[in-house]
Amino acid sequence: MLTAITEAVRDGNTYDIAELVQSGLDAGAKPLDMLKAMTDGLDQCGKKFESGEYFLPELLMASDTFTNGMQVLEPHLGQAALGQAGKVLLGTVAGDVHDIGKNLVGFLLKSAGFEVIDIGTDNSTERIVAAVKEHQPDVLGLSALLTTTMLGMGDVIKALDSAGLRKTKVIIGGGPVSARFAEQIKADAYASDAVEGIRKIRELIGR
Ligand code: B12
Repeated sequence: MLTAITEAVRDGNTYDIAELVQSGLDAGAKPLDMLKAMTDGLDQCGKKFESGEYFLPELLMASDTFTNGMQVLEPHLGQAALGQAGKVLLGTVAGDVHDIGKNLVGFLLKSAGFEVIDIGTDNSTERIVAAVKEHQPDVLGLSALLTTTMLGMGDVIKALDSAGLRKTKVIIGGGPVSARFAEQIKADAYASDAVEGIRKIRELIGR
């Protein structure tokens, strides 16, 4: 059944995914295992895209399928008391519309009791700084999936510095970024995946 879920996401089967996830839940499969199965599907789709077997429409279908599956799965990922763990603002940087990884981080943070403010994708530096000023989050989580857009993360950190807003800690994530890059742009932390992200965010907040 987990394999069927992985294949449905990989092949962009938007119609059957909700039913597959629901029957997995009914059969007693663990929600986190099903989340992993769906993420594996995206990974496999990405590999096929890289090797030239799949093209952009297949990527879009896979991402829609993931989102449809998440609608069924999310309520089952567990919910701790909202906001108790801290406040996190999430956003993808300018020029970048990838949001699946960021959304996954958001889902897990909410399940772990964080208040999450998600400002979506393709955010200009000015918009991110304004949101930090408005919401005063404990942590700002920035996402970028393109080697071109990741450079915008450094701009955001410089702008936060100039605006005196570095009480908010900054964590970065996304395919092309690394711990070394985080150090270069003076981010407070880097995480390679959502689970590590939650752990690092907890460390940053120190609760
Ligand atoms: C799905 C996808 C798309 C979808 C995005 C849909 C959506 N709503 O997100 C669509 C079709 C729109 C798309 C478009 C493009 N894409 Co694309 N896409 C992908 C793909 C296949 C999967 C990305 C994904 O969702 N992965 C699954 C998630 C769960 O993983 P993740 O994002 O890495 O996130 C995890 C971690 O990185 C981390 N994380 C991520 N963000 C954050 C943030 C914080 C705070 C923390 C703590 C952690 C964290 O935690 C997450 C969960 O564990 C990747 C290939 C790949 N294997 O990554 C290419 C890929 C990213 N895309 C690529 C490209 C080139 C493009 C396009 C330029 C293609 C084109 N020619 O038009 C456009 C650009 C559009 C734009 N302006 O942004 C390249 C990037 C190359 C590069 N290094 O720059 C990749 C790597 C494919 C490839 N090998 O060529 N894409």
